[in-house]
Amino acid sequence: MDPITVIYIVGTLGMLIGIPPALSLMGDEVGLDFDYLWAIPGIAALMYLLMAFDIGSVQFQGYHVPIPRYIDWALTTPLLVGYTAYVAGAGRNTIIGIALADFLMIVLGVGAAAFSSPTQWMFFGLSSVCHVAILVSLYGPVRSSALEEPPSHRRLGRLLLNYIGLLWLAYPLVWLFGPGLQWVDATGIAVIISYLDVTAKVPFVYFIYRARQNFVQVQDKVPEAASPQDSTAAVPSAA
Ligand code: RET
Repeated sequence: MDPITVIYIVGTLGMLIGIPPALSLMGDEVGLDFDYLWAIPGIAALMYLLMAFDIGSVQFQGYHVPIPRYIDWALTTPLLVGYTAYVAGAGRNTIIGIALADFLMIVLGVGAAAFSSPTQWMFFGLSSVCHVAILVSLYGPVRSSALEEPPSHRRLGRLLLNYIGLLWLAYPLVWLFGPGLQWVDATGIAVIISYLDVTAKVPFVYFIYRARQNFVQVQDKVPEAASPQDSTAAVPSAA
């Protein structure tokens, strides 16, 4: 069997591990809304399966480029950053803005893979601008919104934020040594990206799953904490 096929089958199996914990977070009893979390490993598992069967691959500059990878990234990386901003307590506009910047980063990344030099470098630069914008937003407004959250949310929000902030730096580097400078061949790139993708998604879901009790507790505490205030507030008006 072709080594790339084996790598993508392993990738598919790796992604499948993330689906059950994500599915268990669906529904209202969790406290925060994680109804679409399953789509992160779910879409990736499907796309890895397509890649294992070499469906939807194209040849760009003698480089084997699987289109399902970009479909996966375009759909799931906005969910990863969006959920991170959401857990950190960011406002709706920040969440949508950061998810859109991410989507744009991936679309421009397709240009970086599709064209030859020098056009590919222009797309690489534009996509990197979006990446920098995401990092600035994560470590600026998103990080500060986490300060106002209850400690358990704050901790998880920061963990997800640093996880994304650090791990994602590897992707433009991989592009640089792979499709960019062509120092690493397509098989090497397939191994590295598959490893990074599973690492970016499955532990992400698990971190949220592991913290699920905290959300319920925080939500349960809200009416309790509010009731003494309400009763004192009601005293003067009753008098
Ligand atoms: C590209 C090339 C152009 C420059 C930049 C890139 C960044 C890609 C990133 C991808 C993250 C993917 C993840 C997948 C999870 O499964 C498109 C490689 C900046 C950051 C987290």
